[in-house]
Amino acid sequence: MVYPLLTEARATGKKLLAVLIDPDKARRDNLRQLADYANAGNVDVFLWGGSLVNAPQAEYYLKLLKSSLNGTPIILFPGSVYQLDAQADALFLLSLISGRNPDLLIGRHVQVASRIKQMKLEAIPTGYILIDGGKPTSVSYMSNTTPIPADKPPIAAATALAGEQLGMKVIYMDAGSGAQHPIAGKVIKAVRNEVGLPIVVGGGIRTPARAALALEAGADMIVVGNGLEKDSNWLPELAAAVRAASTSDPELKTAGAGVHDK
Ligand code: 1GP
Repeated sequence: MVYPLLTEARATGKKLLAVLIDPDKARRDNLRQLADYANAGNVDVFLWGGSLVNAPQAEYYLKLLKSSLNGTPIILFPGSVYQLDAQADALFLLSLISGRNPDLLIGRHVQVASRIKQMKLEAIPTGYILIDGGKPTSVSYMSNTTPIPADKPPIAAATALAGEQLGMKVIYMDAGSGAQHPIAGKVIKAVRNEVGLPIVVGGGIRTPARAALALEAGADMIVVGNGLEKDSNWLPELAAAVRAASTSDPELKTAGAGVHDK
């Protein structure tokens, strides 16, 4: 079971780092390097998915990653119904609750419900909320939905609360991959104060300082994708910032806040 990792984070203040891998952009050497970092304790969770996945070798890459890891869980983060894979440990079963596209609120879920059951995948009902990150992103275009304006924390908070009332188990706030601006601290804070669910934040986090800001505003887990695709050498520095945000030790916290913005 992967979900308890998230509830424990919310309950204890332990902060988590998730690395998102887009199977279309995966490379063998990069996967091995990321796995080595994870095995050294620098990654808590891998997310696996993308807006478009066409790579015929996606399944093979997932197998390669899984077999290189000493237990770091892999959660599917699917951009389409074609991205289910029983090799993963769990699935973020996304409902795009910031949008009004019925297909992404219930339609696609009906299409894959039986397959999820057959695969015995741990499905984690996830209220997926897009927040404007300063430019159109693949996810806003592909989902045909409008993100919540970045300067409207109350709308984000009410959306998250509705998601919690509907039975979602996680809130994932995303500015979209490669977002110009990551989600502002005040939006994260507003959502944090409104719901008791684990909060995942991603999109545009490309520096340890941005990671620290999101975590200090109330994210329990941050997701970094783009920023590690070409160069993952800064992952230990990122992981250190996440660990520093976890601790209640003020000295370590200061060390985390001092990390430079790349
Ligand atoms: C996108 O939250 C993820 O869905 C990660 O975004 O690729 O910008 O890190 P980045």
